[in-house]
Amino acid sequence: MARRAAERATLEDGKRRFIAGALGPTTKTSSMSTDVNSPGHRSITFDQLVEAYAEAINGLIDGGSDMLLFETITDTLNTKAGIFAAERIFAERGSRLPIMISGTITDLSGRTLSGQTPTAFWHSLRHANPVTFGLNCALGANAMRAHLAELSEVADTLICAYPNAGLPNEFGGYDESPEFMAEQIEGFARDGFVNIVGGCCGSTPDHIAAIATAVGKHKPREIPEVPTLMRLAGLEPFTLTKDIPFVNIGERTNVTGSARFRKLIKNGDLNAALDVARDQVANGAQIIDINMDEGLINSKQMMIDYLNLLAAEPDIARVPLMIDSSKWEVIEAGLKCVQGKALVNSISMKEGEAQFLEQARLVRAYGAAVVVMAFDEEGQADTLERKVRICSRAYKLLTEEVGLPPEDIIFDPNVFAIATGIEEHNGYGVAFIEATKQITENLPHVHISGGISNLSFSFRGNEPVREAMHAVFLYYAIQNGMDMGIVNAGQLAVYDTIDPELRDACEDVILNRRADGTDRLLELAERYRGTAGKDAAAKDLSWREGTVEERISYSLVNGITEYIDADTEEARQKADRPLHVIEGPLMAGMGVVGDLFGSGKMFLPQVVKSARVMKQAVALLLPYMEAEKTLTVTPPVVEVLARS
Ligand code: THG
Repeated sequence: MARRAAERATLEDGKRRFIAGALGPTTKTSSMSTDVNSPGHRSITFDQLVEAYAEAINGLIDGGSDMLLFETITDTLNTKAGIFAAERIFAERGSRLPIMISGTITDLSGRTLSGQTPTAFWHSLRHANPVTFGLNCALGANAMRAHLAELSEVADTLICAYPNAGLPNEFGGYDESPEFMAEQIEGFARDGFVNIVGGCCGSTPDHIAAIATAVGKHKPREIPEVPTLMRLAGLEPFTLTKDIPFVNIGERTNVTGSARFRKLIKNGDLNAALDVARDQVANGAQIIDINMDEGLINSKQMMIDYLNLLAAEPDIARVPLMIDSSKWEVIEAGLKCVQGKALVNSISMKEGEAQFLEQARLVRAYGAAVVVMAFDEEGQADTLERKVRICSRAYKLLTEEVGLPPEDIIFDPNVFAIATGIEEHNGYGVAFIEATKQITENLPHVHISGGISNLSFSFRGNEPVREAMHAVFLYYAIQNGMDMGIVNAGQLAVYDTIDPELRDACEDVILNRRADGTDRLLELAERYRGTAGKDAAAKDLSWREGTVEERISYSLVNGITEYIDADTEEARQKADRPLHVIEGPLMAGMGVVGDLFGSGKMFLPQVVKSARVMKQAVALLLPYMEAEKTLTVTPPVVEVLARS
């Protein structure tokens, strides 16, 4: 009908009309539960949505659409299914149509119904390469303004906006006049937020005419150039900028990597298993790796159940997810459950190029980033030369054959256990670090990741030594271009605070500096056996013999809360005023933390711990400062700290 109307109109005035075949949000939601008693419940699956959208898309194309418009989007996962269907149909029909994407933000939190911020929503659908991106429907033009401003900055495509004529009134009608609506939309055009505008519910031909006249005076928005960076999303966006030296990917939600998590999953205690994810995020993990590969678990179903439950936890679901499995069907099942832009862990050329390309194309169709293991038909790469050769070959295939954006590729050059007593293993650390350097220098925009805890498998049970090895390894790998890693975010040692003797011994094995390195580390390791990692640092109490300033600094750097109250109190008694404790030893300690962070010797999870210690110390001082307030004017710094 629209096609016929458009053609008739063209006959009359000679102007061409385009038909955007509209695809609504459907009446279902795939990323939220509709059953209050069961947060993991879903009333529709990704696959069902793909079929439903496919039928509608075929009809719209048969009817003569010039483009496809996914509109009034409330759930990004639904739309991901729609995009998946569209790509399949374009391939089947041998021709494509431009795609338009339009979301709806209906609540004052400024998020989609499924909880994403506008930028996270954009990151999650950018793989569709939409000719326009924007917003429609909702609460009227005014309420849309801030979100359009945000999208117009981040989205490097045309922006399209067509709001309702205000909020529906009690009779279900709309009250905003053509003049009023036109005035507001003119504001969008004047401020350079939009390229295409229109009206949704409640708008009439009079509204559209008024809007057209109003915006006609203004230039269309210019598409911004956005830098080539990896842009992921959970409910919130995550962009890997140069300001982030290293991305911590939480390793604990892995049934093979954590005995505790495995037990919780096996016993079906999924709530406690969610707490494992929550703790990782609270400890500074910016992404969490989820792995359900265990012979006695139905890995695919458990991946689905866990991800569906996790989606209902905003404090976890705010970060992007890394779906980790050696079975492709588990990864694919996981991708069908996440509305954000996730990471696939992993694909490789282990089974040859054909399967690699097929899986990579699916990664793209689901809109994910991907970890590529340095693994080919011959096996896992263990030498520098093989690591670099395999990654270069994969890069060429992914960028040239699949069209994967290079910034969405993460190479994993294989972190293997070192200091195992087997001589061939001695060069593994150096090979990884050197390969990291060459890969990042020669393959533009890619990232390097690895499973850090693999490195120290031969020291299982000896946490202080393992932590020291990880810290030393990261220190060198990051300098050489590693920018992501799967780590235990709650258990990272600070390079500079490792006992120098142990640190040297770790450097010997990691950098393969001497033939007897393993023997020497083994010998030294005996001294640390039985002490429990981070706690060991606290249990070696020699640092307690320092001055109060030194002790406060030590607690801040190492994230130890146990003694901070006593030390802060001691410093308070020594100081003229409680504020001087903040301005003196506490700020000095945080200065050390800042320097270590800046030089790559400390990571976000550790800084989070330092901040906790700082907060505890300030809390102890606050009542004294309050008491002082009655006597003197309190400087603003105290107010600021009090609020933090
Ligand atoms: N590359 C990629 N993905 C990976 C790995 C990799 N995923 C899995 C693994 N390797 C990274 N994750 C872990 C998680 C935990 C441990 C090691 C690697 C680990 N766990 C303790 C152990 O086994 O001693 C478990 C202790 C406990 O039970 O709590 O070391 O390399 N792409």
